Amino acid sequence: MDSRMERIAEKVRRGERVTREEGIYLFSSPDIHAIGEIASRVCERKNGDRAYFIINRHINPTNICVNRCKFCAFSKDRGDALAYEMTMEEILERTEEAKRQGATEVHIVGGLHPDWPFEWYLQMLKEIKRVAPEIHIQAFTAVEIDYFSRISGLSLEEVFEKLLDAGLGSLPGGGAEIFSPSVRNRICPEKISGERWLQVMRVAHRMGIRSNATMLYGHLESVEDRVDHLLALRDLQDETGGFQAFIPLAFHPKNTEIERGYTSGLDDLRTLAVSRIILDNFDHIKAFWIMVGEKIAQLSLLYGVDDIDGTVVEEKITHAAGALTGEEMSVDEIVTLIKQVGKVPVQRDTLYNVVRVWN
Ligand code: V47
Ligand code: SF4
Repeated sequence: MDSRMERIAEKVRRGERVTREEGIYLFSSPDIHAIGEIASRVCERKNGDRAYFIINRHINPTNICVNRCKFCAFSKDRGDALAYEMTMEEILERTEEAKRQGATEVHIVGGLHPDWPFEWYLQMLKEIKRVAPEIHIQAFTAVEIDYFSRISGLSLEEVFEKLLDAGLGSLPGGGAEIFSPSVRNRICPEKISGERWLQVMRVAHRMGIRSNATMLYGHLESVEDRVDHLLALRDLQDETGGFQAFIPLAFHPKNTEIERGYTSGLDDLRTLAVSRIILDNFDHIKAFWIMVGEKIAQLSLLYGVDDIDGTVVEEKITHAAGALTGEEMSVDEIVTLIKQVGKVPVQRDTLYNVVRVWN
């Protein structure tokens, strides 16, 4: 370790926070071993030798979206040959299949549909709860929540009250992208601002609704933009304590309007590890194996990560953009992958209650 890295390691050992400048230094350093050592110490302090996973199922009810973000290969215009809308029956079939496979969670996000009314989403939650009352519904990014408020004319609080009544359990972390207004304007000009994303989460947390947070990286953002994004999340977490996990999302370029290559393994590992170091008030850092691949996800467990998400089953967003992974991992595969790095596989539910320890 060079002397600057030593000083950061020492600070973190004492439980002190890293500054913006130190964050920028970490994101610029190729010394992945030093960064990993610091991050894994933070992770062990918080989670011991546990590595979490969940049996879940992703459902994306429609890809028709009025925003058409430039990094998104999943969304389509109405009338496009690849546009789709699931029927309620199709959504319930997927839910019932998830239930049969032992899933404790369905993870539901989709496009901002130009015609579906807010009541359609409420109906969907109620129907899911009818066929699978015990399943936790983690659904709707802050972007969708803001859209519901606009199409219904209701306040954020009223939207959340209705969603909770209908069966919503918690919010996923999508839609955060990168908060920097200039980059955001170039990659997703129609999307709500970073400030608004944070405000939706603030309101959710105040109402007792837990959520995750994400950051899309590897497109046009700078290292400074990444650090500022993480610091904004750290500030909101200080205020509300409502975030559970942070998930960095590796940009996939295929079929998008942003010309870039795939992120490197080094950048994926470093982004996960530096996030672990900067976000000292988040309990969990998650590597979404679909995006970084099974092998980087496995290695990341030695670089500050304590969660590799879940069985997933069907994944459309990253696969539309050229994901190199499969769409499903079995519990056996996940458990093996965790055991191979000497960690204890812990099956969790959405709120990180232990379902089963796989000794
Ligand atoms: O908001 C879209 C991202 C997100 C691309 O909360 C892309 O546990 C990479 O947020 N390349 C949706 N990423 C997925 C998401 C998520 C996934 C897994 C777990 C959780 C969680 C949340 O996917 C979008 C956007 O940021 N995305 N296009 C792309 N080309
Ligand atoms: Fe729509 Fe979300 Fe894709 Fe943006 S990222 S176009 S909001 S589905």
